[in-house]
Amino acid sequence: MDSIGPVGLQQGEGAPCYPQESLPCPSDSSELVQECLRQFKVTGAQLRQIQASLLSSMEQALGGQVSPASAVRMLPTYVGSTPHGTEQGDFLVLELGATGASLRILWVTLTGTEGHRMEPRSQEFVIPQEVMLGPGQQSTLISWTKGFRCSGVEGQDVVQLLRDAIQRQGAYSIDVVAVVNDTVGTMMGCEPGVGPCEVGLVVDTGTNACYMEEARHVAVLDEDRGRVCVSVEWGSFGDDGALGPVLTTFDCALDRESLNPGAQRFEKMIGGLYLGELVRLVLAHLAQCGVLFGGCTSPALLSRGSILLEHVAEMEDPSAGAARVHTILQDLGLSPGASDVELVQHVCAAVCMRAAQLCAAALAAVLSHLQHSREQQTLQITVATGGRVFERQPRFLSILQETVMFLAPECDVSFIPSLDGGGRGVAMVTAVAARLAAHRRLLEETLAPFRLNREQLAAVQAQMREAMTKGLRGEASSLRMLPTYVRATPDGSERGDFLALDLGGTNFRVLLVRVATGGVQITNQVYSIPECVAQGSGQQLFDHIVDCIVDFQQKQGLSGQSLPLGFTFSFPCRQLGLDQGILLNWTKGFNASDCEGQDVVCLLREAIGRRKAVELNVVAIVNDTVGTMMSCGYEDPHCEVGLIVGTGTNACYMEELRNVAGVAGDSGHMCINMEWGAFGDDGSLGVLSTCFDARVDQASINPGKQRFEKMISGMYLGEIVRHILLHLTSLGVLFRGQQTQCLQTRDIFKTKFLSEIESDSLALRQVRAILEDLGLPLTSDDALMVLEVCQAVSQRAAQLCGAGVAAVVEKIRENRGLEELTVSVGVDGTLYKLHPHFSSLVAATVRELAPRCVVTFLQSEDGSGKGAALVTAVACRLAQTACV
Ligand code: 0WK
Ligand code: BGC
Repeated sequence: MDSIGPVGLQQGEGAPCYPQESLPCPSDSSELVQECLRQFKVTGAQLRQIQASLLSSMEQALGGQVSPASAVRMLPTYVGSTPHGTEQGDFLVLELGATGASLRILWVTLTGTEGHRMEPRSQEFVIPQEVMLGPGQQSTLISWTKGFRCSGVEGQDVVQLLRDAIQRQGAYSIDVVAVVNDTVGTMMGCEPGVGPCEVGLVVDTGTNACYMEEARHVAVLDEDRGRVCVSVEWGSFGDDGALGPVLTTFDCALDRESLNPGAQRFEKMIGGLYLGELVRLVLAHLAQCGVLFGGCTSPALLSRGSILLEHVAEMEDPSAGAARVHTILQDLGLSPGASDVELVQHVCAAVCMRAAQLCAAALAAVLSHLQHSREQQTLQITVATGGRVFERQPRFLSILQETVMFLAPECDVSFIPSLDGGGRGVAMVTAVAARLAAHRRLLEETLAPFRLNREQLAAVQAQMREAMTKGLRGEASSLRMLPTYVRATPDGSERGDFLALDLGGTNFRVLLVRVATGGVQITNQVYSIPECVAQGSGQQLFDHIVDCIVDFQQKQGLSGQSLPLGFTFSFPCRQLGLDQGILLNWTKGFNASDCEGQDVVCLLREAIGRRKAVELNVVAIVNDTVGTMMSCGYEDPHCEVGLIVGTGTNACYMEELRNVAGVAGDSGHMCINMEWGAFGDDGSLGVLSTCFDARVDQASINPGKQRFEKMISGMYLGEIVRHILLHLTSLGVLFRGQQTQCLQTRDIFKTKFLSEIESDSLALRQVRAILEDLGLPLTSDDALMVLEVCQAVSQRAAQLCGAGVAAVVEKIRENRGLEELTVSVGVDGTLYKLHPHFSSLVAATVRELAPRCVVTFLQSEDGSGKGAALVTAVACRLAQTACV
């Protein structure tokens, strides 16, 4: 690397720290000059070392490591979002400490219209020295820098001090909304639209940078999502000695004379308050060694602070010309010769070049950290710059850019000057804070109806319980409580080969189930049911089913065999027997004609009949809840409840036969298919139903039906979320209020997105990726809000499902007059199985609402097809014992 970079990066050792009065004057004058200038040369390797050392200090501080204390503080600023471009309003901004001993007050009007900006009105007030050094009087000031030394402020909440001062004045009511570091104001002052401006860099009196960090990386915040702006406070970098190798004797002299020796070492090599002083110390040294100004000095040259940044900027700027340099030196009481002027310009250039290179090394550390923490091959980012060093030293930025390109080649960085020193940026922080607060309020208002409390859930449980009792009695109820003629769960003695069909979920499956001593073996094949078939004629649908069976038999070498068949038919059927089921109504997007009111076993047999040379013995029709209960019951005899939370939702359980009206017998049990998807179709869920639920229901093919299902199951949750996102977009809360075609598209927001977006392992950027794939133009805030919407909708679904299960297990417990019931629930369904939190939320709700029931949820491995085969096997076993 040593050979590259027009910015003159050379290999070599940093100078030792000599006390002022003992700086040696070597005999060879040119060597002396070279020695002085060489001290300011920083090699590529040294810059990389500084970049690496700052990077590790940053990560130490972010991780909350306190000892050894990191040299940089990495202070979270609680700014969690960058401007939208929709921010508007009038804001008062106070700017203290950005440009030395002055206070600037600005009146900033944000129009909220991209590209339309109003010039802030501002006024600057000089702060008298006695005030800067006199008594001072949420954001706690850690330490003064840059010449300020007011007492009674460090360690105090400066916002409170300001509020107290406003109070003391008694004339104004000013609401202090935000205290902002100038780097944050600079970053936020970036015009929206120039690309993600997520770094603010200030080189003014002092120097510092801020950037948008992943909140989960900031230990003190204990946040796992979103971003937060972190003020690096890199001015104190090197206070632990890390800058030793590049410190010059002049840096040490400057530090020794400063108000805060040993502190802010990095700032003292870069900040505008110090560059002039560094130049003065070098010039004074060279003069005292007789190689400058003929060995003459002047009181001004020997006075601290006599050479200002502006002087250095002019003297360093080749376009300013020797005459201007001459004048400046004369104003300092010196009589420079032509060679002096040139040498002085070299000294200025060396001091400024080093400052720009060091600043670049620090910025490269921030950029590399961002690139790694966002796991991006190439980081594309905009850096907002602010401060007089940028304004006054045009070469500073170009040296900075070139050095950043050398140290962080994988970062594509564009630099944008902040238009008005952060004033507008500070107003923007306040406006963004106000926008976020307003959006948060609107989001909470929108999601509040989805946040169900214990009372509401207990009410659902009680209503469901009442509906169960009425349904069992055959009274009017939204719960049909359909007898299934399954009276027993498997006892393990079943044997044989069975065919099973599984229709009604995401996939249609044909299965061969071999029940043998060693257990159950399953071979299955998934077939699709095209929408045109699901919503075509009944004959077409059942012919399609038989086609699949024949295809399966051929593939499994079963052609011509008439195996007993169990049919999992996951729709509400009034069963008249194990092999008779009258379809009451379609659900879940099915709507084949000429089926409702028909015995679907007959429809299947007729289709078999239409297909020559196919013989099938349809023994049982079961609901998928029953199949799931039986399938899990084969492993766990406590399993007496079946639960499906997939495309649709439903539950069944073993009820006391004496409680089942319309079925003969008072002893023993019968499995009841509750068809709880229809719970609330009588309006009993009205209080919980939101306008978004109503929109989903109205747009469905069965409006007014399956209301409970439409608040819980996979076919509908994505749509509920989409309608909420549309609503929040119309309020301007999301996507900058831009309604996109894709969000208007029905079913474009799949329920599986909820499971993906809510998975803990997904960082926010992956959430963004899912949404960006949908064509949604979003920010991190948007992604966070979409996540909250998904969480609210899935949480309500899980809690309602839990309230339903609590009603069922409590019914069984009371049926049996038990103090405590131990029972297992067999569960299946994509939503329950794939959503990261659904199952635990259901279990938690059941524990809350049915504390006297010990409920184990068993996820069914083989689906309800196995269950259908087992029901068939039990039926065959019972039939055989009946014949004997
Ligand atoms: C798998 C079962 C099937 C049931 C389905 C429900 O084998 O009977 O209908 O789960 O889940 P979904 O596929 O609708 O997510
Ligand atoms: C049907 C039920 C089925 C459930 C789960 C509902 O739409 O009505 O019969 O059990 O979906 O698949």
